[in-house]
Amino acid sequence: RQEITDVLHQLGIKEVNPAYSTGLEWGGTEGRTTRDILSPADGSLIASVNMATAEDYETIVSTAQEAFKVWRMMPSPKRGEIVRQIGEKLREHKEALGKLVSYEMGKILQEGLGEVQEMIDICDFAVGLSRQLHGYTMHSERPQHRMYEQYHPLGIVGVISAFNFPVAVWSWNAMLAGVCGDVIIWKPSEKTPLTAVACQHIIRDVLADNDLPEGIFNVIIGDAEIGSLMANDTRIPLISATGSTRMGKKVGEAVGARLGKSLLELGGNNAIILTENADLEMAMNAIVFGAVGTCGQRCTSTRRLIIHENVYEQVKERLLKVYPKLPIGHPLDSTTLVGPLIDKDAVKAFQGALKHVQKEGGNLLIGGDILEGVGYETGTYVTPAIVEAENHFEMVQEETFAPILYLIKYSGDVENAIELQNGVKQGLSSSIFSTNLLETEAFLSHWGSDCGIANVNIGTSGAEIGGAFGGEKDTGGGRESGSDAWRIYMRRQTNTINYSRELPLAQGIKFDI
Ligand code: UN1
Repeated sequence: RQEITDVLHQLGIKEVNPAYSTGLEWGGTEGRTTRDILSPADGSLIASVNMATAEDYETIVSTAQEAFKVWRMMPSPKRGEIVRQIGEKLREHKEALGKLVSYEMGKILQEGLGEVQEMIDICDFAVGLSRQLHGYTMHSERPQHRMYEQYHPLGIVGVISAFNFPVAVWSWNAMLAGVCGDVIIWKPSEKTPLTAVACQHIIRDVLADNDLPEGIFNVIIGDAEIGSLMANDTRIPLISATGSTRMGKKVGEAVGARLGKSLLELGGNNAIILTENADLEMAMNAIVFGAVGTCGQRCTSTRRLIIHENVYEQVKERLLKVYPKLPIGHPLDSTTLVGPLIDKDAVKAFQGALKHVQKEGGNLLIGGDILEGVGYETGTYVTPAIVEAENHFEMVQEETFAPILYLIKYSGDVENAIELQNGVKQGLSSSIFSTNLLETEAFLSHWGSDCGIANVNIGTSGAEIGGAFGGEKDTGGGRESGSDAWRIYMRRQTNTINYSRELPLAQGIKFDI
């Protein structure tokens, strides 16, 4: 507990935390409803937060609008310099922030630190990007004309993030949008607001040291109502939302109705295909981490294992040897691999899904229990489950945000496995283990995996920040983080310049006046 108290102190977390910040100033310190944040690890009250009101929201939006006028005038590499300094601060606070992520969310410390590392990496990426926000030039059909395109900042970008990556997803959006010249309003998950408050404390000095105005990086602690205000607000040209497909559809509809832009990062139902040519030794690590890491609460978690019948029994046996030995416990204990689920509702959903799938004919091989006794008093620690199932089962078609791995048998060619892999509504991450080139290339081809992420001989989770991250179908189609994902944070403009003394019209049109 002393360790946690030190971390909270270092990160500026108070007993009751303000409802919002516009960068330097904090607001909403009293008279609001409060929310207690309990750690899923040991049930202790970490701290409380004030919940922002609609009035607070208005304050933030108008401050952000003013800030945009200043921020967009700063050359992009200068904005990159601010982001570079933010990256440095994150390096300084990596240990503390990683611990708080772990304690507030329940992921193990290594993953908490890994999440902060992703933030540092995206800062570095964004710094380089700040000199590379380029468009094409093209040849005009008219003489002495030049055509090119530019990317201009959009304005306010709204970021609605989820509890499972409470800080990294904000940074992917905010650091890129920031160098693009946008200002950001971040609404973190109401389950994990303290890490967001901590981030705001961490970046505050950078904003102050550089004499930046209020309103560039804003955070608002609120519930779905604040999210809905954001989605419906025409002053926010882009909403980036991470969470369930149900939430994403609501946000997407509201933003779409006003013809705004949305970047949606929603549910996954990720599969690993194991062909008979798989290196099973390698595959085992990927499967186990993919299925039980983060207690099955990554959008990239491995939920389905599609196994060739010739290796099915062997794989099942191996898994059944590993699962009873999984170290389940306090996420800050260095020997733990599996921490708790986020809360009791998640535990209910986990057990409900297992009950449902068994009714459909699924065969629960192991797991599904709530752990009790010393260290497990919260009722949020569960034993990861393995279920033999069929791909078309209702429960297999759903994303249950918990450690359930469905074993699905296939026979014949890899095409059959690909069909099963694609036979769900979601399309985020996918993977194949095979040392046969014909199989792996089929999986990567246009008739192969239909997901935004398709991996060979690595698992479904743990994507690097350098690639564009996101998926198709019910996953929402958004791409964030690396590659050219930055483009969505800018508006594109095509410019044609005439440097002749004639005015030829396009398409050969001629007229006299
Ligand atoms: C998420 O679960 O919302 O690929 C993001 C991964 C991480 C990001 C997951 N880099 O597992």
